[in-house]
Amino acid sequence: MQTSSWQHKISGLIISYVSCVLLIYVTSSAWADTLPMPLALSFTQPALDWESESLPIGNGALGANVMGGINEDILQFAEKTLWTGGPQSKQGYDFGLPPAGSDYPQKLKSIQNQLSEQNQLTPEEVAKVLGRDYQGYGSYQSFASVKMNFFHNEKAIRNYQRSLQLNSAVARVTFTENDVVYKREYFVSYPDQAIVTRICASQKGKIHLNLSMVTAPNRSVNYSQSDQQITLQGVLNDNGLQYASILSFHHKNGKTIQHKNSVEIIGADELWYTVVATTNYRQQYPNYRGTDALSKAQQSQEKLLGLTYENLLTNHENDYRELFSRVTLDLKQQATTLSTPALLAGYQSSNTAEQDRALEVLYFQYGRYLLISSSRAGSLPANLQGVWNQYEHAPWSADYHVNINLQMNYWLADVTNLPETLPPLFDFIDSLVEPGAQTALRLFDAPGWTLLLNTNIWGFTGLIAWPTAFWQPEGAAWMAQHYFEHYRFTLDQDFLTQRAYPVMLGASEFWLSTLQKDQQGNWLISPSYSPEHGNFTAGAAMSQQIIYDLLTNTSEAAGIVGDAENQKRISKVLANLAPGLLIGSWGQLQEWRQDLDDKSSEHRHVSQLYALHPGNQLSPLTTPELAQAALTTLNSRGDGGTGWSKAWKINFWARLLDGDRAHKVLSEQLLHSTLKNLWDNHPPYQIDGNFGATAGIAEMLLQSHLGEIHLLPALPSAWPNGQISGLKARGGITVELAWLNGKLQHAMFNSQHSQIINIRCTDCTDVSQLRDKQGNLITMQKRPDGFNFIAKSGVNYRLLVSSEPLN
Ligand code: FUC
Repeated sequence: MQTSSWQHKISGLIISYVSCVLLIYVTSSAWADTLPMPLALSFTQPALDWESESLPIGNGALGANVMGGINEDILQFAEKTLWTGGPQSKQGYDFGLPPAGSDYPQKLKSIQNQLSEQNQLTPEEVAKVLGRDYQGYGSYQSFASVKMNFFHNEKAIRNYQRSLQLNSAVARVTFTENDVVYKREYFVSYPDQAIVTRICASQKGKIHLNLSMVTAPNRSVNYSQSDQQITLQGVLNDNGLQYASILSFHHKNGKTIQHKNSVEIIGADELWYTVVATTNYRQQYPNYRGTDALSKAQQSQEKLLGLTYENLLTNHENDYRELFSRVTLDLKQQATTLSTPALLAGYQSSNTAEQDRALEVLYFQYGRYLLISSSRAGSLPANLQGVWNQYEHAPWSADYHVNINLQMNYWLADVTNLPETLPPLFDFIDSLVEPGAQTALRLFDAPGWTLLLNTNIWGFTGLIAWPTAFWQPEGAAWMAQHYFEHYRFTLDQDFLTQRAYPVMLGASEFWLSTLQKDQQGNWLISPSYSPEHGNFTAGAAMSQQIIYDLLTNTSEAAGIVGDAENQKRISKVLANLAPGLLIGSWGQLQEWRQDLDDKSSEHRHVSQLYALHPGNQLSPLTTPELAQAALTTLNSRGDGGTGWSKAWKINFWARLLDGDRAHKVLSEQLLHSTLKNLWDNHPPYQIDGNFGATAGIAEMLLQSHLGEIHLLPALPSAWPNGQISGLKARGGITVELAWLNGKLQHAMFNSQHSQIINIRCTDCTDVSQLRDKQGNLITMQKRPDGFNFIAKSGVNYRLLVSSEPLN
């Protein structure tokens, strides 16, 4: 059987599709038992609602949503670079910045002075002075929809199934009409940069449909069609950005009839098509325009010539599986015949424990699936909706918010072994350095670069006027953390020297000249605003913690790259920088420098815990009193919040080493912030919560942020037995773990670099043995709650815990 075939286990039946021929046969239970648990989302109905029921497929640049209507199947898609707004916008556009030489730095000074006299200012008071109306910000756009109108007798339809296989990133719709089985397959190929769909039937000559493409009204449309192609092109009314899409179709037997704006295909055995879609966007400040969209689309289309459907599917599956299959998670879940909405609805009520585990495993892997599908080299990073969007005015423009959201999108990338999803993030941030330098100069009269709350694909690094959220100059510093973390995971010296360090140093330069000294000689951030909560003050916890993290990392990086001068400069400032870690009157970790915390606040942002996660300055293992304060804060905020807020709390509790509480918050997220298609619900749909929860689950099983690898740091009692393989620890170390009755059973380590590896594991100190592949015993040096050993690069080391005999 080919790898491209589909195997799906339904009540002891295996339905296999090889090419377009459909076979249904009963298997022996022995064979059925050896099949892996299908990692799939499934529905028994077409989607009625795009947001909660469609199945998302994508390749980073292109994202499409499978609705699977029986007679009207609309495949709506989006392409990351199709945005309104920007420098050519009819609304006008200035990157959110006042002109060079304006009096903005003086206004800023006046707010700083007021804060040192009055301690607090309301967001409204500050926004009146420092906020700024902006135009031409734009929004991510829907690109177009492929419409497939069929001629089925809906009353005769049986066995409808719509599924998304996470192991292959292929969506399928199948149903029977009378005695004919129909099947549609959909995927988006990264290697061939195209959306691909195939429609087939179990009997010849049964395919009959009208095929067309439609797009939104906010653009000019030039539509043309032939016996093989439909081409759609035009420009957005707002900014003249060109778009072009070519749908190219192939049918076996049957004939075509050309109608106005649609092609009818009659009596075919099979139909398949590809869609390419491009714009003339270029990620280059300040104009953001490149090659003509139509010629780009034609070039993409020409690359597909000569490829069969099977070629496309094989290329796609080979590319995708290589990434996805690196991590396996087994929580002793049970294969289930329940549809995904039923599995979700039964969570912690009618489901068995094994079904609940099946949902959790699916949700974990779905985060990885969504990241691979929405972030690959050559395009923009995953935005608030990943890559999927059906709107002309998307919520928050489906942009890049940097007071938590963009960061959360990438927390899982290294730890769940998907570094190939990171280039779009780094390319994007690199492209913000130049406009961000204008922001530093025009707003702060400072060197270096920064950005504020939110950014778009047009280098917007400036201001908006919304008091509740406009001031976040720590944006660049927080993004710089991702560069250094990627270095920590890989120890890639070239990446550090060439990409990470310049970005980190530029972000640090900005702060070295912007920090304010208080009367006690502490360096503070002023004005400072704890995301979307409370008043403006000087030195809010999160601001201080982020800058502390930035300067600590940059100083370490300077040491590695041999920049002694800057290392000295930075260390000097660090010595007097308030770290933002204060314990308040009710034992809480203070959100502000003054003890202002309201015990009854359940605000979704718990920004003062940045030092706990994603930072590493606070931990039960290194700073137990501060960790206790963080726990008090987290308890007072409760386990609710928007989707991303819950996802962050999973990470917080994991870092506090409380697996049961982390699991409880994961349950809250599944119960109250998850749509039927398992998309995270802010509300509305927002993808950060998916990514944050997957990262949180990884954090429950493996941590490596304190210079040691902590095995099963926050294992919940709901997961007594299990296994995970392929996670990455910092240092370029791949880890596999298996546990039984809540205790580590075995572990495997493979390091990309020869180095000493420190292991923390409470169960493994006395009786464990460490062996290499040849069975040689490796010396384990005891350390508190663990051991260390010298690893040679590329060698598998197997740790056996317990006195069970080695095999
Ligand atoms: C931040 C959050 C909101 C929302 C928005 C996109 O401002 O506070 O909840 O997620 O980003």
